This record gives sequence, structure tokens and C-alpha cells, in this order.
Amino acid sequence: MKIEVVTLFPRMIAGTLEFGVIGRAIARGLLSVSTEDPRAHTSDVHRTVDDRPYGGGPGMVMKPEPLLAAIRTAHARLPPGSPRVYLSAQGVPLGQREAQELAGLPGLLLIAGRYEGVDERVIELGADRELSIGDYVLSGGELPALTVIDAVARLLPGVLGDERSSVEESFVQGLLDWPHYTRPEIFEGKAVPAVLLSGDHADIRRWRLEQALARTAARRPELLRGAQLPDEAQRLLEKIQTRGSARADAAAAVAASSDDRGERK
Ligand code: 4FV
Repeated sequence: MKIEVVTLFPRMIAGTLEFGVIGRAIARGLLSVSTEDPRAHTSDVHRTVDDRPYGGGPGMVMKPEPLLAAIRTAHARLPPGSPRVYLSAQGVPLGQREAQELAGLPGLLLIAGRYEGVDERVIELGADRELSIGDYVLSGGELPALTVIDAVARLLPGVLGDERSSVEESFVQGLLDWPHYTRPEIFEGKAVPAVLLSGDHADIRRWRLEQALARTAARRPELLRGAQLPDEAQRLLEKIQTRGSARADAAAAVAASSDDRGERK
């Protein structure tokens, strides 16, 4: 896969991609990441890439001319069918589903803004979609672009190989991940769950699924709405939820009885 990043800070992108799984994928030629700097598309002596906002207000806005020229130059280096993606807090939230869709493409152009944002006409003329990595405002689009590259690259064939992480498996099902343990068996008095030492892979797999379901139900119940759960998972979830509501009823009963006692006092 070929990825191009339009950014005022090319070294921020290149510097981050030297490490770990992504660094190895690039070294093995499974992924290439290049950058294009809008400053290279300026003609004034100050190489100006920003200007004051029409209508007033704080901060600066990225000028359309150098940014769109950089987008067109970088996009021309990508295979046909490579979308131009502008990273902004106004974008569609990036999820595992979006990452999987992008990983199936021949190429990707990521546009990293700075300042208060970019001239809106650049988005109209130079972007096919907008993506957000979360409902907060960052100082630039580079970290979001690196987040997209990381989430997509690890889905490319051969990048993870047999180290395919479990995170994917659970999140592919739309669930939070199960807890992980490694040596020592006892750490500060805390033992690794016995099932993980049992060697019974069916049991281990069920325990992990149950943990992923219980965590998702407790921490991110909205993720369960719309999750395509296989029957076994659906059954486990019902068991967890009945257990949960039984526990809630018991807690409510205890609370009620203590209130009664209080009244009595
Ligand atoms: C952002 C986000 C984000 C807004 C102005 C860059 C900044 C600055 N991008 N998800 N959240 N972008 O905050 O993607 O130009």
C-alpha cells in the first residue's frame, strides 16, 4: 500500500514511522509512506502557508493555493482509486470498520491541517472524505494521520503475520479486548486466572470471549448495539446480563434492607 501525507512537518511523520510493527512493514516493502510539504508550493520569500480568517476571530487558517497544490502533487503519485482524506474533528469517527475498509485500498492520501484549520474550499476541491480520531481539538492533523496509518498498516497482509494480535479479533467482533497476562504466575500476590494455565484451549477461548463481553457490557454497552455476535457469544452475553441483573437485584435488596434497618433505628 502507498500512503502520502500532506503536512507542514514531514519529519514528524517520517520520525514516528521508524519503529515497531509499522517500521518493519515499511522496511519489508509492505507499505510506503511519503510526504508533501505545502511550503514547497509557495512562491513568496516568506513561504507563507497561512493567513488571517475572513470574518475575524482568533488564530490563522491554512491558505488554499499551496495546500491544494501539494494535495494534487502527492495524489498524482498514488494509484487510481486512492481517496483524499482530510483529518479533522468534523470528520466521520475512525473505527475498526473504517480502518479495515481503508486497508483494502491501493493507496491513501492523508491531509494534515494546522492552525485553526484549512480554507473550506480546499476540502471541497481536494478531499473525498473527512475522518476524525476523536471529539477533541488537536494542534495539527499529523497525529491523526499517524493514527490512521497505524490502524490501517497492521491490517495489511503479512504485516502482523502470525503475531496477528488478539485486539483485532475482539474488536473485529466489535467488542473490547480481554485481559492479558504473562509471567510471573503470581505477581504481588495476584495470580494469573487458572483457566489460562489449563491448556484447555476451548475453555480459554470461552473465558476470553466472556471477559470481552462482560467488559463491553460494563464499559461500552453502546458497542453491543449492532455488534454481529455469533450465537455462542449471544448466549454468553445473556448469561452475563442475567448474572449482572441478579447481582444488581441482590445489591438493591441489601440496600433496601439496610434502609429499613435505618428507619427502624
Ligand atoms: C482532529 C481530530 C483535529 C483541528 C485543527 C488540526 C485539528 C487543526 N483531526 N481528528 N480530532 N484536527 O483535532 O482528526 O488544524
